[in-house]
Amino acid sequence: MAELKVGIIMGSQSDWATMREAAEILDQLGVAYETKIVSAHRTPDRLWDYGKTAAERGLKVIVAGAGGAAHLPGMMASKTRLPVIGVPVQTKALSGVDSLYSIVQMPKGFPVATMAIGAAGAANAGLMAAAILATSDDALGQRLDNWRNALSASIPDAPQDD
Ligand code: RP5
Repeated sequence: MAELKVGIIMGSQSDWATMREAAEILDQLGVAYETKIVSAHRTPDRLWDYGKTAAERGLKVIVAGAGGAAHLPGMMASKTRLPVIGVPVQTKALSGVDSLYSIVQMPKGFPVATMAIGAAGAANAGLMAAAILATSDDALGQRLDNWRNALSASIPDAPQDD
């Protein structure tokens, strides 16, 4: 079995519809990951335990998605030195701008690499995690290059009528 590399965490079951985009990218690239619901507000002890043990368990990158008062990525970044990639989940009330602002404005010292709001951000979080891992994994780097080339090749030269 492949060595566990990425932790995909989210504040709620309701975030999974978004965060599965990150998981699907990692599946495509052959990167081993785990998924877990970890809420900054509802399960703070779980957050603390996860952050405290993440590096020693062999994780290299954490992808953290949350919506609304989205404190999970920032709190996780305060608890582990692993790179934390934040995904602002789109919300009904404020369209995810609340999530984005909650995640992106970290104080100096505890950065969160913040992605776009919603599904595109989650997919990009998977790609960003893979890119970080690829700096020390040539085979993964090749798979990532292939993935990027395939996407480029799929873009038509000119628009067509529907
Ligand atoms: C946040 O509150 C979660 O990350 C989720 O995006 C949002 C709503 O959670 P639920 O009420 O759907 O469980 O903590």
